[in-house]
Amino acid sequence: MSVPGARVWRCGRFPLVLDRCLVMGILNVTPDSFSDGGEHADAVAALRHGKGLALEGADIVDVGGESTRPGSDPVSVVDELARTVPVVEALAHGLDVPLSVDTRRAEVAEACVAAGASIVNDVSGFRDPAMVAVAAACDAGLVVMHMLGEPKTMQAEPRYDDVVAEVREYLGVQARMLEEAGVAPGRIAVDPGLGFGKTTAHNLELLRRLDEIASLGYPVLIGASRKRFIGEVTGVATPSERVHGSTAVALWSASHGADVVRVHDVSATAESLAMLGAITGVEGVGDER
Ligand code: HH2
Repeated sequence: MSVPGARVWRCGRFPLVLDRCLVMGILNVTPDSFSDGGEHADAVAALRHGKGLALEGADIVDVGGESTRPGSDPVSVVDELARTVPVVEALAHGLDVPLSVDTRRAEVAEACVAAGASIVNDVSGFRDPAMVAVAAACDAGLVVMHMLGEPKTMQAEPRYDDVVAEVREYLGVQARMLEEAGVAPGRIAVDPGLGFGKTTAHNLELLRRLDEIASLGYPVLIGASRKRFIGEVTGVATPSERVHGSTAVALWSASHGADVVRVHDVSATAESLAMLGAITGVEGVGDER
């Protein structure tokens, strides 16, 4: 059910109506991601998982060929292209949900958009002028994320005077820079980058004051799924077992200004969000008990 006047995030041929919180399912085609590394590393397994995410209720499937977990080394462009492009191409033919590519590399973004991706998700927030040029030359949706420094070193004592104000300022500056480069504002979404150069206290503060990030006016994406701060709060050491804590963060985020949540556990998140939508009156429901 769509709400008149709902906002739209323009992602290539997909105008995504933001009348409820959307679910972005994670498809890591990497050998070393922190929670699912190696599980979908070959193209056949990746395709199967991507289709499964859509069946579970993912509104978007985010394909990533480089782990950006704390302490990770960058992969070569050649490897990242080889991991992502065939999967994006095959899913673009086989699925009717928008595909996103999670990359910091202009060559990968460009090739994946040509292969059918409708969103470029850049954890480095379009710092690279070559990424900005690719963004300006296509019509994909863009996720501008905040990361302090680089994955290799970002968790070495991250410091802020006011984490929310500083992240908000950075996202606003990067979004305006993209607009000045010719990107239509309706294509841009922002993400505070939980876990990217942030302590548990920083992540919790960003969630507590999410309305301040949302007040920038761009759609907001939150990626908390299975992250270390959830393990610290819940005491669950194994990332793949952090589903309850992750779902709690998704529900909090959806109620405090997030438009998209990026998650590994799609069905648990989609079902929880459907309940939230029913309670808050956004989703239509029948009378059956
Ligand atoms: N988090 C990760 C990767 N990409 N993109 C956005 N926009 N926001 C996030 O919070 C975000 C992201 C890290 O999670 P994951 O992909 O599961 O792990 P890894 O980087 O080890 O592949």
